[in-house]
Amino acid sequence: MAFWHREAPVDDVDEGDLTLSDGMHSAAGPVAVGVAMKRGLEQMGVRRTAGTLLRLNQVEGFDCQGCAWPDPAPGHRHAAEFCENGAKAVTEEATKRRVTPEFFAAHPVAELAERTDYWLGQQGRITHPMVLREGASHYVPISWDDAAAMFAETMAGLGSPDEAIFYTSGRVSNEAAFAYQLMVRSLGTNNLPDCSNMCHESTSVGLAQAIGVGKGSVSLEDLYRADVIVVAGQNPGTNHPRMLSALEEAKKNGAKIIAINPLKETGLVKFRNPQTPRGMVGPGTEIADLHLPVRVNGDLALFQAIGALLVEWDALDHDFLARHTAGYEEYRDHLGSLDWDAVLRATGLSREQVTEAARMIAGSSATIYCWAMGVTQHRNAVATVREIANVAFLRGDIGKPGAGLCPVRGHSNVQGDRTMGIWEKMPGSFLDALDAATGITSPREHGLDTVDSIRAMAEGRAKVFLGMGGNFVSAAPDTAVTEEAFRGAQLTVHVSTKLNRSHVVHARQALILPTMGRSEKDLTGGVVQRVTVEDSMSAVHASHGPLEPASPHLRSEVDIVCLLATACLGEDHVVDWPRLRADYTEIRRLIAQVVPGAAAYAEKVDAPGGFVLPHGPRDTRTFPTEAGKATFAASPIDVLHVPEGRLLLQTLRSHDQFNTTIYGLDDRYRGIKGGRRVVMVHPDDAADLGLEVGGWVDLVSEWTDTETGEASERRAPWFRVVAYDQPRGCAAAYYPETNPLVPLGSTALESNCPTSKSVIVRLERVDAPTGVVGSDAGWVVPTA
Ligand SMILES: Nc1nc2c(c(=O)[nH]1)N[C@H]1C(S)=C(S)[C@@H](COP(=O)(O)OP(=O)(O)OC[C@H]3O[C@@H](n4cnc5c(=O)[nH]c(N)nc54)[C@H](O)[C@@H]3O)O[C@H]1N2
Ligand SMILES: Nc1nc2c(c(=O)[nH]1)N[C@H]1C(S)=C(S)[C@@H](COP(=O)(O)OP(=O)(O)OC[C@H]3O[C@@H](n4cnc5c(=O)[nH]c(N)nc54)[C@H](O)[C@@H]3O)O[C@H]1N2
Ligand code: SF4
Ligand SMILES: [Mo]
Repeated sequence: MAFWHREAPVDDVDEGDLTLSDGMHSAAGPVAVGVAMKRGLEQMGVRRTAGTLLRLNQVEGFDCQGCAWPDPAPGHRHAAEFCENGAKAVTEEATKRRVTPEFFAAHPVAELAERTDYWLGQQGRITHPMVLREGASHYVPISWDDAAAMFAETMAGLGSPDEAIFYTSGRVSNEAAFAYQLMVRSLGTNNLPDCSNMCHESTSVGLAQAIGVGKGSVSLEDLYRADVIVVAGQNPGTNHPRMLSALEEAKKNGAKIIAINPLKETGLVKFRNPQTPRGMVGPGTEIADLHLPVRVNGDLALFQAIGALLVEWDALDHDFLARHTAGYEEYRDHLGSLDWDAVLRATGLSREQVTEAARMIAGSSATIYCWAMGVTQHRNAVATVREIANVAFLRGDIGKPGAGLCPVRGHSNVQGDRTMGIWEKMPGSFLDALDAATGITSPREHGLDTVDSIRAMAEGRAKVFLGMGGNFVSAAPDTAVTEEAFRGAQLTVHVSTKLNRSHVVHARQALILPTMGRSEKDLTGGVVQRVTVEDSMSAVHASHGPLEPASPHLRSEVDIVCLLATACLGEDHVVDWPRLRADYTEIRRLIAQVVPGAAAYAEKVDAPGGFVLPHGPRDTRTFPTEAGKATFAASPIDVLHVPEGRLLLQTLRSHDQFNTTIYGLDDRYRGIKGGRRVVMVHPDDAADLGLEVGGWVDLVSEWTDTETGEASERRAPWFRVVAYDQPRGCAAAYYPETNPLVPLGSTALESNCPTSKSVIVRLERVDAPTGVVGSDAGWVVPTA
């Protein structure tokens, strides 16, 4: 079986203007400030740029739409408390460009489907609710009431509410998320997949098993006080840039940093803090004290080997082990049979490198373990998260100052959305509280996650898809399968700020419901509303947008949920939707009654800097696991077998995108500019495979379904080979261009997270696409 289309979207094949340079030797600094200002001025103008950026991440301002990195305590914030990529996220939303009904009249949807997400996103903010009726060639305007009625009618025609899918992307505010899950459960389904299913799901599952809470256990203060900080499978210079300021501060206080990453990411090497004079003019700070260029998917073996060395050296916190842990003996016995050959094969590291990392951890009084997608998007990701927790337990590195587990979340409110009940498997205790507070009867059967939702749509078991934000078609794995699933559905509805591929790859009928962004003033119900968000360190605070909405026709996410809920559930539904809409404080009162640890929520969120949700392991070393203790896991080391002549491909982010939103074509720190269809390969692998650096290849993924034994291939055409230093046998290319290669059935055990960071591929040489000129001209190949 083979899935592939030969055609790439018309503007997706780079026209030969790709340029390569050596990359940057330090992250941030004056160039970053310049880039941020230039993009802002181009799209927002002078006044708007100044008026928005200076309110970003301030106590009385709004929360950055970028990543989930926390803000420093009030009083410790800079006047410019944002990074280059935060500024780009704001610009993308506050742009003056508009997608109007005239735009849709000028572009048939079939033409828009030929465009990339980059082009679609650059067209600007959507101004009106739009509908694509069955058989129509163009989206046309529709009133809000008619759109809601159309949705309600379609829902009423379903055989069961479980035939509808309600997706959420992690930018949605707590108030909107709470109201949304309340509507979905009132309708009678738990089909609440979210972007987290493709992101930190392995973290949530692994940490729930290990410590009883699926969230990280550290604060910014802890980072400043840590002795050693491990950063595994994460590229903070690009994806969490202000984390570098925290790492710099930690280093000033004496911390040592271990970076575990197949790539030598610039932000992990050197950082120039634009908020300090030294960063603007000086040499910057060296960040990583030790860089372990681990092979892709080698982390489980690495952390297990580190654990074995700590046990061998008796570098253990015996008191913590005795009082607070379960399963230590079994784990220790399992380590007794550790196969070092397997470790070295899996990690691609030397025994000395592993030992040096273990020595640094053994000598540290408090260690923090940070990780992100390089850990979570593999088949063995849950086991890897547990292996990281094992090492932390050996040293008692949880629930003490300067130590802990620190999964670094992606979307700015992805953690908050989960706290609010956006999860297909919300525990019975939450649903009981929800029912008691609101009078609804929540369904108890678990719903579908992202991957299973695609299956359900593909098989006709689900017919309606509602996306509360996000860009499902581009973000999900196995693009051809996902697009087919969308096209077979009855209705796709998107609550969105900007145009994206999920609007133009559509069901028989489609709706676009345009919403305000976080930078905009929300006057729903005639009062100034605010919303709340939770960051990666469980801090919850309010956010107030300063700008006029992009169009007078926009509605807030809460408003849209209440409109749809009323249309579907009727005026006399047990939940007073108009009241929730009129003042979001009413939603916060419900949150206080339903969400654990959120008592007096409505009052506490307004304290400067907000408040921090409770976390047993962090606060009191209480571990609400089955055993009531921090629980070790003994996992086999599974080395992913890559056949001869194949490479292990990871799909990652460039410096100039936010997930499927492409800001530009400049992956500055990696020195790749002007194109995204590139595959980074070790120069010796390129030579061994007979590939020319700069030459064109198709990426072909090879996968055998472990359940059915069926082998299949997927193809992403026309990538150019770029020489890039990394462990032999590994490769890297950008997401979402590579999503067609990730098989739907290839997911992490237990968490069902797509294995976007371990795709076995072969590279097939192909001719340059026609129309491309001088593809080799002016190439500077970086020295590896
Ligand atoms: N500017 C910007 N900010 C973002 C985003 C964005 O797209 N743009 N996205 C947001 C979201 S939703 C998320 S989830 C986060 C993502 O943040 P990251 O997890 O930093 O994102 P990725 O680019 O996927 O990078 C993964 C890193 O893991 C490394 N890696 C890959 N495979 C392995 C492996 O097997 N082992 C190890 N140790 N490392 C590996 C890669 O080399 C890369 O440095 O960022 C958030 N912030
Ligand atoms: N191959 C591969 N696939 C991956 C990943 C990978 O590393 N590799 N990473 C995965 C990860 S970590 C994640 S989180 C997912 C991301 O998946 P998603 O969250 O679904 O994707 P985004 O690109 O973040 O969504 C962008 C869209 O959100 C809408 N939007 C922006 N702001 C707002 C707002 O304020 N409100 C509303 N309602 N809509 C808004 C805009 O229309 C925009 O086009 O992708 C996953 N897919
Ligand atoms: S680090 Fe993340 S939250 Fe902070 S300004 Fe940058 S993108 Fe925004
Ligand atoms: Mo994410």
